[in-house]
Amino acid sequence: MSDHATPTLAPVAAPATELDALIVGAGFSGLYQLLSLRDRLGLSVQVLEAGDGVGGTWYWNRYPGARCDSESHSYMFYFSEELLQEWEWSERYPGQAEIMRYLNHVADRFDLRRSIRFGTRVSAAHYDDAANRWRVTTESGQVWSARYLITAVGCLSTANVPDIAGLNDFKGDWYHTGQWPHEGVDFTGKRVGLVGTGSTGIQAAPVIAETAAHLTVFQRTANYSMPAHNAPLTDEFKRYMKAHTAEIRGVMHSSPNGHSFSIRPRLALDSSPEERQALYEAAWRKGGLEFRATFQDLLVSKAANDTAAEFIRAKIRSIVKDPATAAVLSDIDHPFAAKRPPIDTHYFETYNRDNVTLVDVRAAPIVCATPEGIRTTERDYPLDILVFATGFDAMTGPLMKMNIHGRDGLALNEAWHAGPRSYLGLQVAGFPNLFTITGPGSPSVLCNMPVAIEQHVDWITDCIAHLRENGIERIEPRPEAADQWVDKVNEAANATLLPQASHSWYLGANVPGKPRVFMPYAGGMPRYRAICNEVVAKGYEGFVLSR
Ligand code: NA7
Repeated sequence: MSDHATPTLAPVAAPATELDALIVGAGFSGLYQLLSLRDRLGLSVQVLEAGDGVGGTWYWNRYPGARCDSESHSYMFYFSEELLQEWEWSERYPGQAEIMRYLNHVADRFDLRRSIRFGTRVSAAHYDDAANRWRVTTESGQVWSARYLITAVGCLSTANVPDIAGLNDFKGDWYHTGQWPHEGVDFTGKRVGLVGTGSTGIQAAPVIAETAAHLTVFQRTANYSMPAHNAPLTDEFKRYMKAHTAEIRGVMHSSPNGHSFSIRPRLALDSSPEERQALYEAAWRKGGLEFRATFQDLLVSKAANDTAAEFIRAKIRSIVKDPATAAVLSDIDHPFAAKRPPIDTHYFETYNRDNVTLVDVRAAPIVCATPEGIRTTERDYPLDILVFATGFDAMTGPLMKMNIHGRDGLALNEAWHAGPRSYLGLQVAGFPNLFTITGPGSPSVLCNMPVAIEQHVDWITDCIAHLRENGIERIEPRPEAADQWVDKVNEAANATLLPQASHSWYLGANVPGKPRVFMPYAGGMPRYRAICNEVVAKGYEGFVLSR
């Protein structure tokens, strides 16, 4: 009988490989966690990775135009000065292929591959209270036993494919951007349908339009986007970056979102309309997420936010030549940056091409797929290829899929049936010695990811070192500490405009049936870091440490 069928029973004993720590995932977080536990603490560690290579999110997201929206000099590990000095990015924003080269370089440089088993997907993890060990099984039937189980599964790794009736009958090919074929997809001469206008759809549309015979974009929710102004890095900038690593790290660690620029200490409505316009224009010309840092109150004051929102809507109307298309693109129903704001390369300009059509599926929803294409309530759209840029079952999805059972067989899915409940986004009550890197309840997706990951990995590593030095066998949160933290996560979100994007994936609202709970901690990375440090200084306050 499979573990899926008997979720509350520990699996029948099978010979297991014994380890100190088992890490699931070989992206940024899994690689650094492996290095930290194996080479700094000297533990026996194994990484299990479903993909056939390192890279995590970037291993799977190979869709056309895939590129990071953090600037390259901030989207890298800062734990090793040597690594910082020897690596050189080529562009302002790193593309998917270059990030893969970087992570492969990291894996080789630190000899990490020998501790990673690729093509290995975890199918279940059970905590054995008597032995105080995690018993982890894989889809191919391997069994591992470890004192510590650390999930490094990323926040955006479970593809959300919409349940569209008739999709199986569609005669063309369809793809989800997060499971993109390694050999790529040739759009030449094809009629392509693209569903979704989040960061991914906005990156993919201009690239697909270049070769497709026709691209039809199905937009449900209009979105803000700022120009990335991606470009090759100058030699001067590369030299600057290498000479100022400590300074750049300092800025990233002091910024709420972990980026390499600071939020300007001024209020939007303190400037005159002319000054504001000039500041937004300058930020638009500079490009990137820094636009959001033009004023400090854009995410907390609706009146301030409206000024940025209206500036971007006006930009959309000025770029897109067809007024009807511009109206649909700029009819945005949520505050600016309440959903993760995309940055783009000629996204709005793409609608000026003769071979691109925008379809408003809020006004005329998709009814079904047919053998020939997509049918909305208004008409049929014949297509050869359908691309779903429809996002992810974010943050909780990858954890829930792993079939994790804590003390007394408690399933994580049950413990989180009303939404994730975690202490600091690091640990879950009832799941001793399980650590969740960038788990729900931590800043994670609201932060430049490598910054959030390094902080979590360092905290977990120091914690495990502390346990071992002091002969402590188990750590897990007190339920009341987790409850209080969930309240803090809600308070932090409610102090911002973030919850006002009622359909955002931050709230789980993009997945039918998923509880609507604001998942990431919105209080900012510096405050979060201070809280985590204080918890340690107070003897791991809120945790139960037992021998
Ligand atoms: P997102 O941001 O979740 O965007 C998904 C898009 O797909 C969004 O426009 C959705 O519209 C749309 N969508 C989802 N389901 C449907 C259905 N059934 N019909 C029509 N449209 C649909 O995912 P991304 O991959 O773009 O970005 C994820 C993160 O990756 C991003 O935030 C960065 O952090 C990097 P909706 O808004 O739900 O109406």
